[in-house]
Amino acid sequence: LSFQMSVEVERKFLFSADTLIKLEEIGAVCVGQRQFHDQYFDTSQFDLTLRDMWLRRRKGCWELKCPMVPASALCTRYKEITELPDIQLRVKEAIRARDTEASPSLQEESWLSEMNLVCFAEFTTVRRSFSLAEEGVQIDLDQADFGYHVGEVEVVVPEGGDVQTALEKIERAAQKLGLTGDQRVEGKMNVYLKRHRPEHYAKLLSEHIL
Ligand code: V4E
Repeated sequence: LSFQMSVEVERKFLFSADTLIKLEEIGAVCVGQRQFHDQYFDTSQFDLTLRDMWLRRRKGCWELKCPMVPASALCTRYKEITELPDIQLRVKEAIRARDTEASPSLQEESWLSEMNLVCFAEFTTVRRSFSLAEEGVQIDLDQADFGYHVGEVEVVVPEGGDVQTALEKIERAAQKLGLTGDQRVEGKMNVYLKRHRPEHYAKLLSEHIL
């Protein structure tokens, strides 16, 4: 297996109409608007999310986000795995403690039911993306269909790459955007679970995952 991995360092922020003006002022270029539907999967015992692992299907592509030591108080750091065989291996590892049968064929969607994975969250996001002159910095403004919007400043680092430089880039971008607050901002999933899966939310909160 060849493992395709990158590390996503990101800082979320609350945005308003002013943010668009600010973005224009600092020379951010809108690189597009797109819409996507996300479906997140876990076992009914929350084996993945209790390990802070997030399995998602977006536009037919699978992705597994695995936690790394947080980059800083305000920035999260997740490994992004996009190769299905690698995803299946890691999910299997994570839920091995449970009664999963080894199966010879992990084809199509059968692997989901074989690993007892069910969809626990799904929503559609409209995302406007901006790039900064500063290399590799992307700013996303997300509007989720359940009535929550959130921005993120993101730098993707190849595995083994320079996280410190990524953090500095994010910090500079945050300053330019005038993000002063040092509070952590809730992501879409926090808000979704709080509203639609209160039991799941409470469990993750009590285990300090969210
Ligand atoms: C990692 C994670 C979750 C999965 C969703 O990740 P996120 O980057 O928030 O979503 P999105 O749509 O921006 O994905 P992208 O398009 O960038 O790939 S849900 C919760 N987490 C963990 C987490 C956390 N505990 N706290 C904060 C502030 N963010 C993420």
